[in-house]
Amino acid sequence: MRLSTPLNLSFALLIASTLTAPVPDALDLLHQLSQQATDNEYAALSNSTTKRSTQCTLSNISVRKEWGTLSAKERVAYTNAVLCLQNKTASTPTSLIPGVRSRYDDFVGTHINQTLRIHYTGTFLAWHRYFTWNYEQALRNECGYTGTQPYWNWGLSVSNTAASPVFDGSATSMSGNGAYIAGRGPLTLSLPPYPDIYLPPGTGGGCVTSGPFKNMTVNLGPVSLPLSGGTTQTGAGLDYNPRCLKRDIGTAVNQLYANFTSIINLIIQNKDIADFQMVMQGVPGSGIIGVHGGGHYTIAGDPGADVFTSPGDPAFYLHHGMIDRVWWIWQNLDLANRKNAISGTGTFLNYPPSGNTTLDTMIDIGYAGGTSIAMRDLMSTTNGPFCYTYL
Ligand SMILES: *[C@@H]1O[C@H](CO)[C@@H](O)[C@H](O)[C@H]1NC(C)=O
Ligand SMILES: *[C@@H]1O[C@H](CO)[C@@H](O)[C@H](O)[C@H]1NC(C)=O
Ligand SMILES: *[C@@H]1O[C@H](CO)[C@@H](O)[C@H](O)[C@H]1NC(C)=O
Ligand SMILES: *[C@@H]1O[C@H](CO)[C@@H](O)[C@H](O)[C@H]1NC(C)=O
Ligand SMILES: *[C@@H]1O[C@H](CO)[C@@H](O)[C@H](O)[C@H]1NC(C)=O
Ligand SMILES: *[C@@H]1O[C@H](CO)[C@@H](O)[C@H](O)[C@H]1NC(C)=O
Ligand SMILES: *[C@@H]1O[C@H](CO)[C@@H](O)[C@H](O)[C@H]1NC(C)=O
Ligand SMILES: [Cu+2]
Repeated sequence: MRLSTPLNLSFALLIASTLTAPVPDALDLLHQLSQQATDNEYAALSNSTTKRSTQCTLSNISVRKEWGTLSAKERVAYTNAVLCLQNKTASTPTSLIPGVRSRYDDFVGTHINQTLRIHYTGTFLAWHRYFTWNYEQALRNECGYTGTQPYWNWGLSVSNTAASPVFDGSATSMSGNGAYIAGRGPLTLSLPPYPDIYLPPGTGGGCVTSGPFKNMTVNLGPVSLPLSGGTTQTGAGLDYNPRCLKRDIGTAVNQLYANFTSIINLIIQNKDIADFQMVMQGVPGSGIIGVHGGGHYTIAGDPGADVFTSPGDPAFYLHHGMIDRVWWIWQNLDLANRKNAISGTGTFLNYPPSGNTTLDTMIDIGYAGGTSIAMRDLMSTTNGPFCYTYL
């Protein structure tokens, strides 16, 4: 696979500096961008004149890795920790969210509660960075996990998503596809007044039957679940609604929206944060759902296809690990201009209208953990509460 679009000059130079002829394929190109991001990040970390609010050093930075590069033991340690979180008592009072049954559900409930204030907003990337980091911390501090949050590099699974190490259904996967349900039509995404988007259905649709999460119970939601065939199920929301974990894993959606070319083009073609985060989430009206939508609707099912309840599928956190990594690459390719770049307001596509998000805007993740924190402390993975990088 080759890049189909011409590179702009500065990135052409950047890439040319590490290029060995012939032109690298897209996986290599993403590796090179990631390597450049790492080099820039390490240069900044080694610069003793940079003011830092925390001590994050090259000797103690933690490293997040792609699922497929983890050993079997590391993967099982991760899924065991997730199962542990699902078996711990919730922090959220049931008077506030009646459906919570576990510590894991604290995260799902918070995401449902804030959905319309954390997507297509100025806080989208930073909020999900903080959310995913707190989940990683909960696995470590409350469930004895000693590893880091893994990510799912979407481009690696485009040839057969359900056979990838993330979703192959083995004991070392994040569990497999849902049982196949025949005769389903496309998944219809509606965002009036824009035209509907039709996504090819996946190859599952029913309950997950294999791997670590085959017995998992989803307790919350759905809130707004698009169903194959064009209807939307508006469901229980914050009420207790126990059901099996369903998936409808789709290679077609993975290929269409979350391939290596879409990842690379997202990173190199969008110089300002407004464009970068909009293209990542899908420009409304363009018919394209971006790599963010691409990953979510590749998993699909219930709760995966429900924007509100999607963290109810444990694969959510591997997907958002990759979302965060793509932002991390983008930021570190031009730290001076991008580290503190923010655009957008506090409401979904600014509806209803709200104030601009700034470095002083406070966000919180409710009972999931952490404390209320300013956007400025979430802009770097090596500052504020964070000290991690991506391999
Ligand atoms: C180190 O940081 C200072 C202050 O931010 C900056 O002026 C300088 O260029 C940096 N040096 C390197 C080698 O990045
Ligand atoms: C890293 O090491 C520094 C200096 O030893 C220490 O102050 C800091 O707390 C450590 N950070 C992490 C995340 O371990
Ligand atoms: C769930 O937690 C209880 C104690 O809170 C423990 O007895 C039980 O073994 C745990 N189950 C699993 C599957 O970890
Ligand atoms: C699912 O639950 C059954 C019955 O409790 C148990 O025997 C089985 O080991 C569980 N499977 C997994 C993957 O946890
Ligand atoms: C890769 O993704 C882009 C953007 O989503 C899309 O235009 C292109 O057709 C995809 N490539 C393939 C081979 O499907
Ligand atoms: C909010 O941001 C927009 C776009 O950057 C800008 O045009 C507008 O002036 C800002 N509004 C305020 C009140 O700062
Ligand atoms: C839901 O969000 C509202 C508004 O931010 C907040 O006051 C409330 O505490 C949140 N509920 C939970 C359970 O986090
Ligand atoms: Cu989200």
